[in-house]
Amino acid sequence: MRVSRLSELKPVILKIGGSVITDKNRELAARTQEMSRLAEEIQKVNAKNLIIVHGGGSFGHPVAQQYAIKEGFKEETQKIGFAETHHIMTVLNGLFMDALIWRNVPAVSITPSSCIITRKGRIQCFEENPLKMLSKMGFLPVTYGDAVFDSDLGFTILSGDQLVSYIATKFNAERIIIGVDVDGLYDADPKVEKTAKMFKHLTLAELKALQNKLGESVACDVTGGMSGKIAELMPAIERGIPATIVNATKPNYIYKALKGEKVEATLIEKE
Ligand code: IP8
Repeated sequence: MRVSRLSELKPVILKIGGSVITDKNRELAARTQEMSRLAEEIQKVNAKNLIIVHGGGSFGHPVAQQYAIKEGFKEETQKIGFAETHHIMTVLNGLFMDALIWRNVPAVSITPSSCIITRKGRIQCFEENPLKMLSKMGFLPVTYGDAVFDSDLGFTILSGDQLVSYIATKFNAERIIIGVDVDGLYDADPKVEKTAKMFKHLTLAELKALQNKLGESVACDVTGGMSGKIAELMPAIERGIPATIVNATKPNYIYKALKGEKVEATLIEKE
């Protein structure tokens, strides 16, 4: 293959939160209309350097919690829970892939449980060549939080947020966009506290000072809600990769964020 046909652009990493593509208050409740709208926005942007990661929402989290998959392999009865968690994530991923491919987006799914091993919950090895090839050839790689094998724990849960930060750092991303179901990052949970104040801009130092104030998710979330998200993002921001937290449930917000247009959001930068 001629090298000139391969993209060398720095990637943009887009996370679509599980709270956007599923209803986290009802088990196995996919929001297929949201997936279609997002697929349309992504198709309209036509970015050649995009990598998508999505979360588990009410597909991955309840079953992972029921079988304590994140805590590792302790008893035989968890095996069916691991299989179920992984399977249900492939189902959610399939719905999103359907939405993208139906709009002629050449999206290809990368299954974490088949190419990643963690150690004590952190990514230890990642067979990254398929992702590299997909990106270089102009496909849209799509990956997701998953149940994965762990060299210490036997198995665990790998969050989409850890994947975002890892991929962004490894592939020297241009920027990260985190699509959630609120308008940005607040000083308290805006779903609980009506007076919560949203930040438009934060430096890494400001984010660190804020971190322990950020709450856990109110809905079922085995990977730590907003505070888990922020903790995972920090190493990428430390490397100088800016992150935008934006409401992906509002029409055209993801489109505008991907285009680099002005949109209500929280921008986090190193300085
Ligand atoms: O929703 C976790 O990914 P996240 C996925 O990005 C599972 O934290 C399987 C619970």
